[in-house]
Amino acid sequence: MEPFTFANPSVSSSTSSSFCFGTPTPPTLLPPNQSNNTPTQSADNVGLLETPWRQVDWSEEAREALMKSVLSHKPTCESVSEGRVLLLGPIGAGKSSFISSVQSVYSGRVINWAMVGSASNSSFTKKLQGFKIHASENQDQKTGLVLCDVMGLGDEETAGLTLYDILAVTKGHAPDRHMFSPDQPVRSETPGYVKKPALKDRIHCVAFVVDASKILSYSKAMSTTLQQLRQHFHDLGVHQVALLTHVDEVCMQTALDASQVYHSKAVQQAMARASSLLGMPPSYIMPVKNYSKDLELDGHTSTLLLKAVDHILQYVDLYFKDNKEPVYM
Ligand SMILES: Nc1nc2c(ncn2[C@@H]2O[C@H](COP(=O)(O)OP(=O)(O)O)[C@@H](O)[C@H]2O)c(=O)[nH]1
Ligand SMILES: [Mg+2]
Repeated sequence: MEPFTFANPSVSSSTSSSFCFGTPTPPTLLPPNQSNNTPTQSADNVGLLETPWRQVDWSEEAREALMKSVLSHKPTCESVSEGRVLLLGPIGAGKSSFISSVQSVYSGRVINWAMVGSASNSSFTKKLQGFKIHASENQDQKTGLVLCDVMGLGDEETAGLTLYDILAVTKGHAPDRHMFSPDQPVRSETPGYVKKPALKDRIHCVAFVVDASKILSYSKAMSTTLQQLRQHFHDLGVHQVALLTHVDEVCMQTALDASQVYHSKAVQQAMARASSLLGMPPSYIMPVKNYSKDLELDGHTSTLLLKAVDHILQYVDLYFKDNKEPVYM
């Protein structure tokens, strides 16, 4: 099969707007036009809604409980010890930063793993890397979660990951640390190719990552790419969620205090746009502020990151509920 770059607008495939992805409890979403949900008039709080559009417990106790529950979470399938989550999205959206940020929460300090690139248009991450989130630098306590980072999706034919490769990764055929190249798609001759992937080798959930500050500038081709990918994952029975990063760049109050995120009109609008870009209901999308320029951990930022991880884990669980036995080769 000829590989093709999925961002190529000339590629046509059926897209679907009627996805049904199971029934984990999505975050409480309050209607945006609720009567008391109007922006406050205070000069300090321009663009903030009095009533948050999702309810979150920002307390330290709730954060610690969330940290523990994520850490002790194990896949609901005996033969699998870790849920594998594939992060996918445009180059520079913050996929690698998300992995670094979640690990920072568990390391007790901000770490910036080398795979975090700059916001240039070339993807820094060109190999498939699975990162196990662990409780401390000694790696003595691991979560049941592996976040898989790959080259981002590009607008140029040579910049992005091919559909062929993405599907090979999702089905579990691609070896860990595989270096992707548009000229050399993953195939049975590829060294380390996994011929008969077990349930543990497959991707159990896909998390799309999009940048709130660029949400209006993503091309139509990118939207088509994302929605085509969604259709393919849907066909493979893989549940999908999304992370809306860079929320600090669309809302100054959120930049100053992450707990303002659900009061922010700008973030709410970016969320609606992400929903239409991906063809995904807003309740599947989690806003995230990655640790990018920060030197110190911040409780509210960590809560937001942990909420996103917890959200992902709900959909990993759904995959195991649906797929006790291998369903495709
Ligand atoms: N302000 C801000 N910058 C971010 C955020 N997430 C990522 N970045 C920055 O965006 C750039 C690209 O991030 P990276 O994780 O390499 O993107 P990737 O290509 O999707 O892996 C880096 O300079 C990050 O520091 C975020 O939530 N807020
Ligand atoms: Mg990256």
